[in-house]
Amino acid sequence: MIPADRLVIAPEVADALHDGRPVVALESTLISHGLPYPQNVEVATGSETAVRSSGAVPATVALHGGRLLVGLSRDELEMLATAPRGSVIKASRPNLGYAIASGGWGATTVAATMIAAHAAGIRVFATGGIGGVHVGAIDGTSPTFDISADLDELARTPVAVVCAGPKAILDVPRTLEYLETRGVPVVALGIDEVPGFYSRGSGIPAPTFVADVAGAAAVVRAHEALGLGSGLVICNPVPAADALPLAVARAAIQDALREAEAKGVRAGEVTPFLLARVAEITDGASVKANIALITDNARVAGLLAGELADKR
Ligand code: PSU
Ligand code: MN
Repeated sequence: MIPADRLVIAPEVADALHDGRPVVALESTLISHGLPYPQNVEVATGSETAVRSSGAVPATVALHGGRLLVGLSRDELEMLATAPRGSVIKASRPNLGYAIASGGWGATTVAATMIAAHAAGIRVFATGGIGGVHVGAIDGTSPTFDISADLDELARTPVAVVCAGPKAILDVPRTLEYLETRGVPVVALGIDEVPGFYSRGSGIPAPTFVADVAGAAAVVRAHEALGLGSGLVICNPVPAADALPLAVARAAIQDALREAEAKGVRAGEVTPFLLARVAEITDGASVKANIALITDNARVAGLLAGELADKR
C-alpha cells in the first residue's frame, strides 16, 4: 500500500470515491511525451470533459514534490503540458521510486497510473493505447527485449484499462500472446476484432468481445469478484469519423519502422520517432485519430465506471 504522505488524492476525487460515485483515472505520459503542445492540453482537458459528460469524475495522475497526485488542478495540468522538454520524467514501475525521489514533475505511464489508481481505490482508467511488445523485441537479428512494463502491470494490478488496442507501432500479435500468458483478459467492445488503434479493426480476431458497455461491465464485475488479481484491457475502437483505413495505417507504420531501422533509432527514442513519422506520412491524419480515440476512450470509461458503481 502507498502511505498517505506519498499519495495526494484531489478533494473532488476523494469525495466521489467516498460516496461510491464513478471515477476514471487518466494517464499523463501522453500529455508530456505523447503529443505536442497545445494539442496535449486540449486532449487532457477534452478527456476530463468526456469523463464528466459520462457522469464520472476524472482523476488525471502525475507526480510532483515526491508524491503521486491523483487528480490534477487546471494549473497543474497546464504546468505538466508546458514544462520544458526533458524536465518531466516519464515514470513507469521501474523508475517510479527514482521519479518520486527527484521531487520534480513526473508523468505516469499506463503501468504507473494503474499503481496510483489502485492505491486510491479507482477501478477504471482510460488511455490511448497500452505499451506492449515492440517489433524486433524477440525476433530481431539482435533482439531488443523491449517489452513495456505495462503488460506485467496489467498482470498484477486489478484496474480495467480502456484503450484503443495496443499501439499500432507494436508487434500486436505477440503483445496479445504475452497478455494471454500473463492471464490478462483482452475484451473488444462492439467489434469482434482487436481494434487497430488508428483503424477500427486490425484483422486480428479479438480473444473475447462484448456488444456494449453493459457487457463489458458484467465481465469486469465477474473478473473482480473472482479475485483474479489482474487488470483487464477493454478495447474501444477509434470513432469511425476519424479512423484511418487499415491499409493506410499499416503502410505508414511499415515505412516508419523501416526508416527507424535504417537510421538506427533505439530504445526510448523509438516510439516518439515512429509516431512523428507516421504523422508526417499520413499528413496529420494519425494525430487526428489519436486525439479522437483518447477522448472517446475517456467517454466510454466514464460510462463503464458508472455501470460498475451502480451495481456495487
Ligand atoms: N500510447 C500513445 N502515446 C503514448 C503512450 C501510449 O499513443 O505516449 C505511452 C503510455 O503512457 C504507455 C507508454 O504506458 O507510452 C508505454 O511506454 P513504454 O513502451 O516505454 O513502456
Ligand atoms: Mn520500452
